[in-house]
Amino acid sequence: MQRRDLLRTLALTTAGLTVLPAFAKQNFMRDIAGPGYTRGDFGNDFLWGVATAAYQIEGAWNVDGKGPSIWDTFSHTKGKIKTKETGDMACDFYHTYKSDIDLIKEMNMDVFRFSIAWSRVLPNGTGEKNQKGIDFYHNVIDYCLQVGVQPWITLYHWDLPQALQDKGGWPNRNTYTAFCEYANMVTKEYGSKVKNWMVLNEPLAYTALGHMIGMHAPGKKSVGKFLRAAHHTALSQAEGGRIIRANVPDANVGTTFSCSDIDPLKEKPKHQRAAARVDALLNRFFIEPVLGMGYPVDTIPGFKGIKKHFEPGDEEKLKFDFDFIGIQNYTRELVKASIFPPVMWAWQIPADKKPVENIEITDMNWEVYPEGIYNVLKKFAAYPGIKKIIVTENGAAFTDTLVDGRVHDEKRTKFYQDYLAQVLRAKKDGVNVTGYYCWTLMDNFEWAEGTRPRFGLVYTDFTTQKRIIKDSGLWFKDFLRK
Ligand code: IFM
Repeated sequence: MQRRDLLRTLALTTAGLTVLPAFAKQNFMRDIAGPGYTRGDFGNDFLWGVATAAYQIEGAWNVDGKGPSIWDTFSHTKGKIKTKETGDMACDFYHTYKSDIDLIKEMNMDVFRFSIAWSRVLPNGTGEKNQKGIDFYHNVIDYCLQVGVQPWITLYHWDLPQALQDKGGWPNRNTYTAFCEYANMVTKEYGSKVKNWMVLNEPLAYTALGHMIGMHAPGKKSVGKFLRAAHHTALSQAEGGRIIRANVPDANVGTTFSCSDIDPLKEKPKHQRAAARVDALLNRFFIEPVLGMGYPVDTIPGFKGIKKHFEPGDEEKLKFDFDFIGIQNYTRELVKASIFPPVMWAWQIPADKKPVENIEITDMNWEVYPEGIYNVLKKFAAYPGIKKIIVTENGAAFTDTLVDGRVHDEKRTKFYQDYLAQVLRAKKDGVNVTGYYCWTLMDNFEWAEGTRPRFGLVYTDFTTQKRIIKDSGLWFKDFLRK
């Protein structure tokens, strides 16, 4: 997913790249030689897991009564997916879930984080239920419990039922009402078995990339639609939390945020102000309303129009006291002041154009910057009202080659070791971080990028659906051995 490409892409629609002044910030984490820590250093209660999303792994897009989602429509639309693929098959997890969950167990992970495909259980988004879809998630949950892996459910990971999109999608306030119906239904259905729930996955990503940039489903390009989608999403975020708490006995209620460490290109006021605007959008936009601070529109006055979409009582409805928040971090942004894009007036420098010595870049063109996860953990922990943080996603896409049945993915292993060192540093510095979930279990359908970027601990052969645990997965298996 390319949320950090957001401003960059906005700018590309209106202008070419500007010339970058010299900048040479050393990435001093490059030299970590090995982990230098053990599982025990994180504490006995610290949870280790893998995260996934329904559309990226399930396939079976039209099987057993599932309704279409906006991602089915989007991936079937010419020109939307770089590799011309769809998620029709993805990892075929709908049929392979048992052997895939076995792999999680084999890697000694405690947790399987997955999402429910809303249109699999409610094909039209509201109303009539699809029993076969409901049974599928019962089977997944039951199998997790049987083998001793904790199921952690995300209610919404970007795949809105197409039937709701046909009525306006997230920019229509009725989608918030429909989300509450869906959340109510699934928490009642699975709440006796599953205690750990997350409302949304990365609200900024799907509202901005899907409604302002057009790179993700539903492919809209409008600031107005983004603001409406964002407000209805933020309402759903808090109300979803209340619904889980009401329906699930002893629930552990959370939601997740994409977040980036952000530096100005130079310590000059204009670049610092540009970095502050990017920070307000990428990091603050969805957490601050939950905490009763409102949207950070004083920092980005161009988004003040969001207030037009408030109904009486919304200020209160945006708030909720989550038991934990999920932090999802992959890279850091280097920002310079720019006349494009309008509203933000800030340019996120692509990793391959960053004036950083010895920069390491992933297949998503994201800078490897382990210290960034320390900085975002500290930043989010500093908000009053944050009780507990879990790293609900972190990982890297690197090109993998299969040699004699093995995948020697040293770069990914090193990535995890270096990022984990920073998570541990944050923990030792007092951040209440209680878990770490890798993105992701197995190579899957990486949205508009198709299956090219491989993020998995497990290699997926997309022709045969064969799986092979990569060296990074074997490293976790060994590291996590009790
Ligand atoms: O694949 C995505 C996931 O769906 C959301 N977080 C970022 C990942 C990598 O781009």
